[in-house]
Amino acid sequence: MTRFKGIVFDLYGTLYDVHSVARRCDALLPGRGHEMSALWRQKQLEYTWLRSLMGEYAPFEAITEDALRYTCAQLKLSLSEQTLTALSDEYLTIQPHAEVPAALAALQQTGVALAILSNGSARSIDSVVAHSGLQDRFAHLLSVDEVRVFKPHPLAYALAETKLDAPRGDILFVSSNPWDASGARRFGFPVCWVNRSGNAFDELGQKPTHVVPDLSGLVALCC
Ligand code: 2OP
Repeated sequence: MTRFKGIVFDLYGTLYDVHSVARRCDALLPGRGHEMSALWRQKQLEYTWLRSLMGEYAPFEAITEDALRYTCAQLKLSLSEQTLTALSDEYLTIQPHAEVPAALAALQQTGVALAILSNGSARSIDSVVAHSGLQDRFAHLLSVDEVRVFKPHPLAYALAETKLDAPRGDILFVSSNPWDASGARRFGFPVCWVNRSGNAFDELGQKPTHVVPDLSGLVALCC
């Protein structure tokens, strides 16, 4: 029995492994797939933040393609538009981290409402979750499409508070991304940082409420 009324998860990197696209990248750039997918992911994130700072919004799929275009230019790779789209579409079928399905089942058993709040578009979230067969685990799949500004803007986190209809102090926010965990903590959610790789936490004036190595650690915390 958990004290929380809801648990809200970040999607990319937290529940699903973004670097599973590295295998496809490796086919295009043998031996450098990880470098390519890491640069692609970094630019994808930067472009969401920069668009928000510029007072603009573009759907996550478009941002993912733009970030891939930059990555190819930077790595001097020439890709057809068709290959670019096919590679970007890999983000629609990324796989969950290994422990995630069992952890979500255990958390759901406690009766707590589970949700995803992602910078991904509604279409991307639906596709990724359906592809992994985990759609029945979630009471809400929330995209920042609804507020047209990306996390870590407070309006994005407010969407989860509104939809879960519970005070922010009763909603646990779970992310493996330190910038996201910081934004959620600043908003007022208790935050569990999933530190899968033993990384340092960002210096943004916030600290996570809990730290776990993966979602099994979250189950131990909540069940
Ligand atoms: C998210 O799912 C981009 O990981 C980030 O919102």
